[in-house]
Amino acid sequence: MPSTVLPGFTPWPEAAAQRYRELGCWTGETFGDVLTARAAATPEAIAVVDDNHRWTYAELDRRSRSLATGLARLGIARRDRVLVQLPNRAEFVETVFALFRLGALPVFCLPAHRQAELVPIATASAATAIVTSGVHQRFDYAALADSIRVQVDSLHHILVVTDDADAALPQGARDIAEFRDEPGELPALDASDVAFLQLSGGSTGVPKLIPRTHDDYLFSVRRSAEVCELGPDTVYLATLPIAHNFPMSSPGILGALWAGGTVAMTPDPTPATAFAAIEKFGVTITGLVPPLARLWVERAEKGGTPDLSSLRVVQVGGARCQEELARRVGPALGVTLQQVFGMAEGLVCYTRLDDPIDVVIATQGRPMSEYDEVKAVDDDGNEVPPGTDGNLITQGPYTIRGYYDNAEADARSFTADGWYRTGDIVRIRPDGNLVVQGRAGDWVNRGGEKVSAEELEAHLLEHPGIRDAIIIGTPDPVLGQRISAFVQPVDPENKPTLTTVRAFVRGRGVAAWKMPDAVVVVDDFPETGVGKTSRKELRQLLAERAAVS
Ligand code: AMP
Ligand code: DBH
Repeated sequence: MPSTVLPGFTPWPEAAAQRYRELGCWTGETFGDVLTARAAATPEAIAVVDDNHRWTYAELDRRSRSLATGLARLGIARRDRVLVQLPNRAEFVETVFALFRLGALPVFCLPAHRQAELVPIATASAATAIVTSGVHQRFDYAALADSIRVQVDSLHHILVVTDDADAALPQGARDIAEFRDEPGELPALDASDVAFLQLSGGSTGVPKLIPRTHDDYLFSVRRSAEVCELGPDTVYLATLPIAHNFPMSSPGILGALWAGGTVAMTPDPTPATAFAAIEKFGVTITGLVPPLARLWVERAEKGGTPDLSSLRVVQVGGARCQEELARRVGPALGVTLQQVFGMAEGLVCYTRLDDPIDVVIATQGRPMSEYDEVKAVDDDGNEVPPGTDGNLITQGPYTIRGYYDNAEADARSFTADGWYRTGDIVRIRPDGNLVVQGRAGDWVNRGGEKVSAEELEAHLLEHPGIRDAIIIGTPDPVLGQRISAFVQPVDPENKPTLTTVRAFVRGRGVAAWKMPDAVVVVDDFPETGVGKTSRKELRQLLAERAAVS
């Protein structure tokens, strides 16, 4: 049994780890163990379905062992990091379980990521391989992977999941089907080891990679499945991109598998596609971000949809769900609404399925576990009186104690005694439910997609026509926040426009969801009245002005 700690990983202090084991939070089971147990218990139950696949637990188990054996032959070994950039399709599950079984660490990238995100992620994780798709939604992912490979020294292997065995692949890329070997011997693993790296919203410089262990993540998966009342008859529809922590584990695809239920996939979350999938697969639960929930509600209120009667629970999370929308979800879709407030770093809060309606409408729920500790504190770290706004800090059995190999981010994001500073402003109600009021940090939450102001400003500052730029989130009725860029032009006679700025940012290989929604050209930025103004203060001032105008 390996006992050394992965370099760059900050484990829980030994006393805390021992406590979480004694309390039964950490069980010593790995992801591979869970799948083995399910395949033994209900081999013929359907584990994963999409438009082209229908795999039983026995088949998923065999496939993941087979691919793990093939990847080992290719040279992928325990603790190697492997970028996974796949759309919602059955092979995502096969691939990540194969990597889990090898002890190799999937790094969960999003289909929307482009060079500007993938190069820093591959570099920071020193990834040796990438698993990607061929052409998907008219975009050539294998070509993107190849362009990353030439820029990142450690990256040797490109593996492509493709429906078209004859498709031309970049030189050096291989069809993953070549690695479905006869299942062989696999390594013994330790559940306290890091299982994968999840991503936190980007910022300039080194991306924040989130190390999650088998022990801690499986606790959150198990507890989520209990809170969301999953069982063998659950059919969870993966609507959001499954690399996100929410559809992955809250309770997500892993919760459904843990409960012996079925994971159904849709590559496209629009009502037209997703409603058909709900009818076809008999979906019982899914998770949405607020703008998507609004689209679904509006479509359902018009009537004449496919049969949605199998659907029992719709979760909304990732960004604040307005009360007006929250009220409409249940009646429109014929479901129980569940609000979810979570983060890839750990803590996840849920409203419970039997909560009174006012709790479900007006709060983002309470921590899933009695062992989660949450505090709202002022800027000096002192706890604020109950019911008043404060900065949310947390620790617990599935909240990380540090990012992967990033001491600088750790110094900012963790207190000396190991609490994670979430960056969220919350009110903790006397009944324990949290109301998320906003973010303290310099982030725009655009309908659940988080955009770092600093990261986007750095791109804009490269624009030859822009002297300085400040990014803030401004209120938007659908997205919650939209991305507004305040820019000072180099030449007042030749001002940048929304179209030219977007084209420029896109040309730098930045994911589409980070494109500014508005460009406001200004001569100067306002004074904040304290002499030299920090960019942080400036963002705050502009945001306050935007909120009242
Ligand atoms: P990430 O860093 O991408 O894992 O995003 C986590 C952040 O998303 C949280 O810290 C919150 O700022 C935000 N978030 C997630 N769920 C909610 C929610 N239900 N309401 C408001 N904000 C949310
Ligand atoms: O936004 C998130 O990151 C999020 C939302 C809901 C999350 O990580 C989660 C649930 O687990």
